[in-house]
Amino acid sequence: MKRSLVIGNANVGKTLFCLRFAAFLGLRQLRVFVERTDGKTEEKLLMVDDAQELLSGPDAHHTRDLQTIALSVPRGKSNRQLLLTDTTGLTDGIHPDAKIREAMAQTLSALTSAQVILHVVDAARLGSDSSGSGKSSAWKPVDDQLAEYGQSCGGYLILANKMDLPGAKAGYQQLCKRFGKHRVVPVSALYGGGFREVKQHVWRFA
Ligand SMILES: Nc1nc2c(ncn2[C@@H]2O[C@H](COP(=O)(O)OP(=O)(O)OP(=O)(O)O)[C@@H](O)[C@H]2O)c(=O)[nH]1
Ligand SMILES: [Mg+2]
Repeated sequence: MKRSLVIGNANVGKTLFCLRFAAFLGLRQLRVFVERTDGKTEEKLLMVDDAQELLSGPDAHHTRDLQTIALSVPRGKSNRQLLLTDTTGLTDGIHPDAKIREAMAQTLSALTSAQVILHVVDAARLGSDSSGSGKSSAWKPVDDQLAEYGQSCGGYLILANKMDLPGAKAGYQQLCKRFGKHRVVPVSALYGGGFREVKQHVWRFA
């Protein structure tokens, strides 16, 4: 099955996006396959709302494993299938916590096996921080590296998230200016805005 990797800085909304997107596709109960950095694996069966409470939160580096949801949606007489993998937030430099360093390394190694890369950016922070200067801690050197790598693969898309918050429009416009409108989709993981466009993109690779 093809893999769609959801990647980006910590706290940008990767986990919430995965869970709400699965719900948008009609899944109510999620089978979440967890791959730990120590090589152990675990499967959790969760309702979407419970998963949101458990797996997503305001603290940075809430996610420290690869968490995959198998998306399976009817298409005529068969099913479209795709793996949606949530990852550990990436940061620049060497993180002081060894466990987070390991988790980031696991995330980076998963990049090579992904057909679709969904690079999530906090557009609200990007637009609010930079106030037109073009510099923001919401777009880090690691984002430049991800964008460079991603653009060499067919399935790369930037998700300008948190579009429901103030400042996000300016952040989205900055991203479009830099990468072109076709590469950037404005979304709200919280409210489901933009999910139709993301669905069209990922199903092309399913
Ligand atoms: N308003 C708003 N809040 C959002 C949105 N997406 C995520 N959030 C909030 O942002 C915080 C971080 O969301 P997560 O989904 O846990 O972010 P993450 O990127 O998985 O974070 P880590 O696992 O820590 O790297 C949570 O408090 C979410 O409720 C959005 O579209 N709009
Ligand atoms: Mg997370």
